[in-house]
Amino acid sequence: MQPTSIDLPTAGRLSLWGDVRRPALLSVAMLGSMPQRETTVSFECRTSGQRRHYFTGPLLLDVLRAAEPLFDPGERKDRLRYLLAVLGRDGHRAVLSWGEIDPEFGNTPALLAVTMDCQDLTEQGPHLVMPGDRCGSRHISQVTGIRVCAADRLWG
Ligand SMILES: Nc1nc2c(c(=O)[nH]1)N[C@H]1C(S)=C(S)[C@@H](COP(=O)(O)O)O[C@H]1N2
Ligand SMILES: [Mo]
Repeated sequence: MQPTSIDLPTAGRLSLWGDVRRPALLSVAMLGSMPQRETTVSFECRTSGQRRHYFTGPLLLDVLRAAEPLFDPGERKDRLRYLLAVLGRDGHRAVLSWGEIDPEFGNTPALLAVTMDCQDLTEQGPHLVMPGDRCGSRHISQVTGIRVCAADRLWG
């Protein structure tokens, strides 16, 4: 069953699971020990207007690769079958595709940020950052889960 924001007893941790060889329960400290990137994003929220934030953290791609998705990493078409369902603690969620963040396709340098505007996110949990998004909805705060999912089952 998919973890919900309610039944995860692990404050600040992110459960990375699904069609991967190495599922993991990741703390902000573990994400902070990986190679770090930084980015500033500006976006327009329909309710709160223009926003701008500075984030640091590992590339989502590096975090996911460490979990070893069950595709053949050298086969581009094989990678394109994969979906990434991202869940925030409050139940806010969004689905990405592997192709969006794959360097050979969309190449979006998405982060799992461990700091926001120079504030440590250890207590809150990591923050998904989608550079280039015009709306803020996919900059998901307090990420508690990412499910990696081969889309094959959508076709039965
Ligand atoms: N977990 C979670 N993250 C979320 C949301 C949410 O409802 N839940 N709203 C999104 C939306 S719509 C926007 S515009 C931005 C706003 O972020 P800010 O208020 O920190 O600038 O957060 C995004 N991240
Ligand atoms: Mo928003």
